[in-house]
Amino acid sequence: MNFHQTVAAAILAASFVAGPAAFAAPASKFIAMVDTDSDGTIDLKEVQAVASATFDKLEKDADGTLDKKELKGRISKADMKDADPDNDGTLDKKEYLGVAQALFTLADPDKDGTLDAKELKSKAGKALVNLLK
Ligand SMILES: [Ca+2]
Ligand SMILES: [Ca+2]
Ligand SMILES: [Ca+2]
Repeated sequence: MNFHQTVAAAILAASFVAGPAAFAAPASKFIAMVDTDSDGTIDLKEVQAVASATFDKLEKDADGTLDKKELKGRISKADMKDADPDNDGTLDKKEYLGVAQALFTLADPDKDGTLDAKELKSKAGKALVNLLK
């Protein structure tokens, strides 16, 4: 086996092993969905675009807010309390995007402005995935 064949075989083996496992992981699936510039990480702009689309998708009765029924458990009680100071149980688009931004910031402790798969597995990262799914 020459050098190129060895490299090709190694790449094939690696992709065979990493492929299905990576696809099954929610963080990787989330990155694939959100990462519109395909650089392997998600930045705040990408998160905001998805959050905006998700809000519109969930906002079925078109009253301008998401209520508990429309949110379907996408947000934790604690996060809802922070995002909904008047405690009426609804989030308008600005509040929903605000939650996404707050979770993004929490999930990015190295403050490089992007979330990688590891950061998405943190508590805030998981909450963000849950919010935008
Ligand atoms: Ca990206
Ligand atoms: Ca609504
Ligand atoms: Ca980061």
